[in-house]
Amino acid sequence: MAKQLDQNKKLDIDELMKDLDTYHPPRKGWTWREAAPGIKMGPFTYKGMSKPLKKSIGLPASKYFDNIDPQPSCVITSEIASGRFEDDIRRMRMAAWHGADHLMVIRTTGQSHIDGLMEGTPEGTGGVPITRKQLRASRKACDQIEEEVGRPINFHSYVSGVAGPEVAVLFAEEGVNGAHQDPQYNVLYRNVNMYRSFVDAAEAKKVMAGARIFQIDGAHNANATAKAGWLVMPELMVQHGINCAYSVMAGMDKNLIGLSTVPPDAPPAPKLWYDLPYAIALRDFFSEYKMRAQQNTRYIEADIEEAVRTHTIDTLISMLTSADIQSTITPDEGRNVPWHYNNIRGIQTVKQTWAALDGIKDFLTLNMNGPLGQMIRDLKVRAVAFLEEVVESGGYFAAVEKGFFVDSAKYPERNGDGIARDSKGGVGADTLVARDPDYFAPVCDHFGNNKLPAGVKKACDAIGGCTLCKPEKIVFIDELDAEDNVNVRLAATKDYRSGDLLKPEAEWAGDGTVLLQFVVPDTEEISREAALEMGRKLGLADPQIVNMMMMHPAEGTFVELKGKVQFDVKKSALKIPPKEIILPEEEIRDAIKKLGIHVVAATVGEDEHSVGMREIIDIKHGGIEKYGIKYTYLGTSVSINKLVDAAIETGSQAILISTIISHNDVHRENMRKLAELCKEKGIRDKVVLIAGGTQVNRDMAAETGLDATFGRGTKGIHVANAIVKTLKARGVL
Ligand code: Z98
Repeated sequence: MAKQLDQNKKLDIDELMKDLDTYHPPRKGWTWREAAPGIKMGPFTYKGMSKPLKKSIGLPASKYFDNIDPQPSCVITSEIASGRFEDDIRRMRMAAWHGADHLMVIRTTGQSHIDGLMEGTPEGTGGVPITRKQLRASRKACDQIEEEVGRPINFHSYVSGVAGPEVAVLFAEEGVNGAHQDPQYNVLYRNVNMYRSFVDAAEAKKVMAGARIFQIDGAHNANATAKAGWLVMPELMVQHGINCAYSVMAGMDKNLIGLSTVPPDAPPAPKLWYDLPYAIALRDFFSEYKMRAQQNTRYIEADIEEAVRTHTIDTLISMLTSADIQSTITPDEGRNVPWHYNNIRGIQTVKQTWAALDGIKDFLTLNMNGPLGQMIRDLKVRAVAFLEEVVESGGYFAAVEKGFFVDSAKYPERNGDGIARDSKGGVGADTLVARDPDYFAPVCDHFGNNKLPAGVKKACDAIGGCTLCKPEKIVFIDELDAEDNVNVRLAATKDYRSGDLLKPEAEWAGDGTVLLQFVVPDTEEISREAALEMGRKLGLADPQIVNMMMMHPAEGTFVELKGKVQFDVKKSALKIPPKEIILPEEEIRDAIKKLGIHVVAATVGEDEHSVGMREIIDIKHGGIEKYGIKYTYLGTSVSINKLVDAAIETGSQAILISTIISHNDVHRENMRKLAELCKEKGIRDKVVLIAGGTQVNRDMAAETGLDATFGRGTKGIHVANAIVKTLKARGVL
């Protein structure tokens, strides 16, 4: 069993790194969520949710709903990629707490550019090629995190390039649970020789099948690459078909084969008219396979709000068409800035949409008799015709040579701008060697002809077990670079990880990165330079613009600027106010009902401000009235005398004063006067005395003789809580 984590402590990276050379994952293979149809949570019954987590963080509004955190029935992906695994694993923990159970390591330097494994290098899993050490540490962290949240975590990376089969073996050994694998990806986007790519894919897929690694294909890359992503839909279906059929032939289970689908369009296009027929056509053709829905990335640049809006509509399409995995993406991909919090926001978008639209299919039926049915049929006909033409032209390899794929026109039209590859060229051309008839490799999950020697039942018995059967045989190579390695990085950031220093953080401990949002009231050209200069004047190192939006050609430009702060904050120098513990709402209501609490309230002295007090008392603003407290409001500029008399007349249990003006310390004076007058009139122990105002703080109660004092940001619940708590302390309740 994995080590138990303490939720109040950061992951201990040094501890995680101990005994890594002998660590092997306790669990392998992909896991789906446990469906929980009809589950009751708080006041609600849900249709499309799965078993809840042991520990999690709900949507921001969950505090109004008994802190429930319904978990969608689909798996949720979060892409993590800072380039430093010691920080990625902290980010994975955050994502898991918010509801992601598919943690995908996305890289900016493709593994497919590299022709071997990267053992012994300092490279991390995110942003750079994978290594055994990073995979092992990440999987070990996932093993602990999944215990903590109470749901298995699927850890995911890519099996691509000419080292694909070796990478697949590495993944099988290290307990990676999901991987992209599609030979067409290598051919089209990485110019790997087409024969080599397909031979490698058969081997890789067989190994993945043995380790029950879930596979995601690469068809979606066509709509991310094509000039008009929404026109390549017939081709996408053909690409999915080729990979599915090939994967089954290599020995994969259909329920571990996922189609990587992306709703291909984005507003201002009439998205639904393209994306919905496509999603349905795909599910009709590939009903035995799983659907992994990624959000559209083609048209997102850097605007988080735009990304979230498109993601919401994409999730609606997923719900109408039953996606098995909902992947989340943030503008990180566009900006290449992996902000921790955007991962969380992506997960929240899925959770929020899923909860809002739970059971939508019970309300709506898709009308197949209208244009939708026709469009679905049209797409299928075009896809079948495309495949027929591939076959007629001499098969897949011939079709790639002729540039059939990623052509920007809608088939059967062609623009002649497809990606054409030479079947004799590309990376790894002429590297295929036919196996001898007596070829024998003593390893499990090996594709194709493997002639076992007489008497050997299982191939690896010949060597007493291969690394997949006997993990202890795996040779662990630690990082070999003495200067650039995780231990050096950890030592350099120790003060920020476990010491006294704090800095803002976006991806790495102690990176100091902040994102500022503001409007510069000028043209885009001027605003760009002005914003950078403002960043420098604020003392930010390396200021960079990550997003700009014209508000009006002349009136102004919205700018998002990132940069690094140059200072540290010492934790030990901070004055942390004691945490105010608010009683549960029900307890407050019950107590108020029991005593029938009445209060008198007013703004005191020569003070005409009334908004703050009204917000504290009125039901409309969540004031004390909401919890059952009755009040008499005496207005503004009321004398303390009048208030105290009113409290006596009405038999009130509390007096609330608002005092905004603070010159000559008049606010303190009013507070003291209130306490003294109540004493004089002999009612001090019968009334709870509370003051509030913009210049008031919690420490002033003791100093002025009141029971509670409140500053900015106070809500009715805080005041109701203070009244009930004081009465409890006096033994009245
Ligand atoms: C996603 N955000 O799909 P290299 N193989 C396939 C791929 O689609 C990809 C790779 C390999 C996207 C991520 N996909 C983009 C089929 C990439 C990547 O070796 O790093 O190029 O492999 O979630």
